[in-house]
Amino acid sequence: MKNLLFAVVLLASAQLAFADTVTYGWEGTETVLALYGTGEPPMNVAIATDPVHSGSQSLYLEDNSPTGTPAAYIVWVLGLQDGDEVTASIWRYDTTPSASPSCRIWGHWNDDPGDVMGYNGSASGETDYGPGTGWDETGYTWTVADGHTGLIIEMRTYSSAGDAVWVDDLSVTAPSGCTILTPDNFVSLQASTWAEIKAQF
Ligand SMILES: [Ca+2]
Repeated sequence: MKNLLFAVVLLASAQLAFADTVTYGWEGTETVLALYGTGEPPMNVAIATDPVHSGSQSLYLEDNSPTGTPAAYIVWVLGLQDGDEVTASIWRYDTTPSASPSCRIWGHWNDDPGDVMGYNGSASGETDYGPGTGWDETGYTWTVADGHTGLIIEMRTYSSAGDAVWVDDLSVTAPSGCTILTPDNFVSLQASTWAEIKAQF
């Protein structure tokens, strides 16, 4: 019994040792890493004060693309290797059940640490649009394969131009040693030179 308990404690500490969790609640001034879509800009994004899930601010995402599905890049995980798992959860807000606007958490591979718009293929994501009855928590776990080293996690909006949704309280867990770039530390990194960025990965 004592050995079993020891094994359980060891297992729990091993899991803690090999994964890091970063949270982001849009309580500062930074919104997203980048935007993708057909509009100019693809989305209108802003720090919002109503509604919020926790704290005093959230992220406002307004579709501004005439066609297609625009995406707001909200986190970039770098330093991944095959078999690694990345889990993200986020709270989203819309009040239109079974109708647009809606949003989903999605991912794509970007293995080039020098270019936030780099694209190495879809990584898929959550297919559920949510109940549309206010705040609900959504999430997804990606398993790294095919030699990818970078994963960008995005919020996609499904709506007409002018429709808006809100998100808050992002949580990302990745293996220790990976770099998890949220909007605030991504902006800090952008001030670095290409050589300095390359040196980090
Ligand atoms: Ca918040």
